[in-house]
Amino acid sequence: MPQHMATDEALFLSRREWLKAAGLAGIGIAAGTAGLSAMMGRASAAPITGFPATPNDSYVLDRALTAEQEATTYTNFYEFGSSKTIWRKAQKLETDPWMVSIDGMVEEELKIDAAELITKLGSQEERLYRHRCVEAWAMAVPWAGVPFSKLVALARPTSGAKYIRMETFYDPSVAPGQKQSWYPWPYVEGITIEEGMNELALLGTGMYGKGLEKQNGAPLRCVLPWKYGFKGIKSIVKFTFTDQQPVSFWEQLAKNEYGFWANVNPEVAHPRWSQATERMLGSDNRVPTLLYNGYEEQVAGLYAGMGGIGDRLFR
Ligand SMILES: Nc1nc2c(c(=O)[nH]1)N[C@H]1C(S)=C(S)[C@@H](COP(=O)(O)O)O[C@H]1N2
Ligand SMILES: [Mo]
Repeated sequence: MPQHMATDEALFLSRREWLKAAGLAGIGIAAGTAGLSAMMGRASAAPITGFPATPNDSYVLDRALTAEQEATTYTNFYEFGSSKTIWRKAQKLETDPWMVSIDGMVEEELKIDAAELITKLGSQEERLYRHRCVEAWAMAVPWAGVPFSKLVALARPTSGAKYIRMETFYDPSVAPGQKQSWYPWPYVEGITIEEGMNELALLGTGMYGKGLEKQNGAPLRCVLPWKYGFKGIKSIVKFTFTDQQPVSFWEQLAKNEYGFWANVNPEVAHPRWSQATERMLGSDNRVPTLLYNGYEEQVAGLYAGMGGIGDRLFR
């Protein structure tokens, strides 16, 4: 390539234009962008790709999929406000590049761009899952992601580690909700390592055949279909392996309402909402809620030693 192209022009031409100008457009994207990033002296910035992901047919639904329009415009993301209609405000979130840390009790501490992390974790798949918010609305969604167990395998937790604490970004200049100082920002959630290794646990990267919308937690979120929705932390920046049970955002606000386990259980009412039935987004009818949100077969074994069904599943 001409000598001058490797210097100044690279700073103001877009990546694609630059690759074209430098005659690199045809060669492997990964090699091309990595080389360019190195020359430009900044973190590699390429969004997570690979959508639509390959369907994994093991996960079938007992109900119709929720319309994409419903699932992407009725969302809970308190960083952008406490109403369900914050999707426009969330567009301010810059999700590429997106640095993620893996730290704590692990053999392999890592600070890595989200797209590179997903590349390392292997191929993404699509799974149809139910989602149940503790407020009693529900949806059925085609998620994309990688099994969460792959992240555990990459991190290689040390023998004393029991839990994974996850944290959302903190930037009040982008997320107006984070200016509300009575909330314990940043949003935190946690699971046991055993839960993270369960086949159902998914590190979500997409929905409806595309990358995640910002309001749904781009670029990376947790998807735990047997637990109440608040466990499904969005826009994750940090995974910390620890021997201490993490205290979540909601648990810190109201311990009696939002427990650590938070497994879906129609028998145990939340102090403010019965959990017996749910409303699918886009419908006015209520349908029965199922134990573990219908995933008893896959996850009941995780809790067999905890005294079975009952209060502890919720708290
Ligand atoms: N960072 C963050 N993650 C979050 C929340 C939030 O407010 N902030 N809300 C939770 C709740 S209560 C639910 S029900 C789900 C909603 O996911 P959805 O908006 O994509 O349907 O996200 C969860 N993850
Ligand atoms: Mo929720």
